[in-house]
Amino acid sequence: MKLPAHVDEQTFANRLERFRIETPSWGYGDTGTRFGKFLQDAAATTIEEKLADAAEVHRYTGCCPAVAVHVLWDFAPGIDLRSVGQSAEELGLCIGSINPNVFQDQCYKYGSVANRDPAIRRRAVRHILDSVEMGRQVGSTLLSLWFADGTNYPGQASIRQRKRWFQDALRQVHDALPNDMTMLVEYKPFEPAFYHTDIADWGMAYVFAKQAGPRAKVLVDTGHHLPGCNIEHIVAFLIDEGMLGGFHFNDRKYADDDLTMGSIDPYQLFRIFHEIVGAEVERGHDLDIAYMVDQSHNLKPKIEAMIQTVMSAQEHLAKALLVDHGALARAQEREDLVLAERILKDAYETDVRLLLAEWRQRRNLPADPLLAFRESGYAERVAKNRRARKPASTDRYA
Ligand code: AFD
Ligand code: MN
Ligand code: MN
Repeated sequence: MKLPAHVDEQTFANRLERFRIETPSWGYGDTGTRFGKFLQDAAATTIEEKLADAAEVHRYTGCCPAVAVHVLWDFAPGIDLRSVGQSAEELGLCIGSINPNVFQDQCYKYGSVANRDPAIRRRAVRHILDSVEMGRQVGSTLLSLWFADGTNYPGQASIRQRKRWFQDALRQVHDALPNDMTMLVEYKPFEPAFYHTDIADWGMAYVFAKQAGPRAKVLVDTGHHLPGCNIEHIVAFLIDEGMLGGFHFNDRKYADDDLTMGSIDPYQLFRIFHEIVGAEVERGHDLDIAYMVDQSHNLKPKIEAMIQTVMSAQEHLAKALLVDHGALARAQEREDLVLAERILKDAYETDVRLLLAEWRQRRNLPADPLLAFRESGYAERVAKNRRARKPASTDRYA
């Protein structure tokens, strides 16, 4: 398939080649909503199984060598962390971001680093520092911090005091980071707190990251915005400030639905990639951003949904690479907003699937990773082995 005249074929192929996106260990295990879990026979249970499944996604897509780990969900007490790093390496993978967990233990009922009890604040910071050490042991250079901290009712706590406790904790964590580690501060407007969340939006995450230190950046989870929010505006602003650390990609119709990337609003996903590519064209080099998936496939088969997401990421990056930036700048100069919008839409409405299929085949990858995986029978094989090990169904109607 021919590229548009304004796109250099090698530049296009090389940028796709350099694109890497991290998949999350928790995307391969049984997850659910607060109303319960629907178990899948093929779902992974152990970190070894999650790595094996992540290796399948990487095998068919060729762009997902890193796997995010969730400290409490993946590292059982006493686990030999070096063996986890070795298992990943043997599978052609590496451990990506380290995700501490300061939101599940009973002691965090009224908060973690913003808990009124200094002993619980210290415990939360301790767990995060332990996670930094675990990350160092498995070769991770990324600490991804999400806090559920917040309150459910007006008057429940001092928002200003909690802010100050957060500043102290994040500065402590930053000061303990190994030189090669970056910490990402993630924001989310609500859930599980329903009156105020201590890091509720990009601005709060920005301030906390700035105050923590130079290796703290903002993590944009695309599902963590109130309806109508212009996410690409936030992305453009953070890029220009040098404060965009990375993404947790997913899609949502209403809130933090963790639906597969691009499944609800693909045009918004394109506009996000357009801001990234636009900045890279302007600067002449790739942005140093952590592209990470954060979705839990409550109904879709886990590995297929992850491959779908990765293909969607490649497709929307490819579309953004088709924008004619010269023509766009000229149209903008003339305030020709009809033509300017059309230049974006021309790129977005280009069907890049054949382009990507040809690009994959030139890299000895399957033209259609999803169909190739489906035909491999991997899911059926692991379902058979893993089903035998799962507890019998407790359904009354089973
Ligand atoms: C949940 C949170 C947040 C976090 C993720 C992994 O909303 O997105 O990054 O769990 O801990 O989705
Ligand atoms: Mn997230
Ligand atoms: Mn989330």
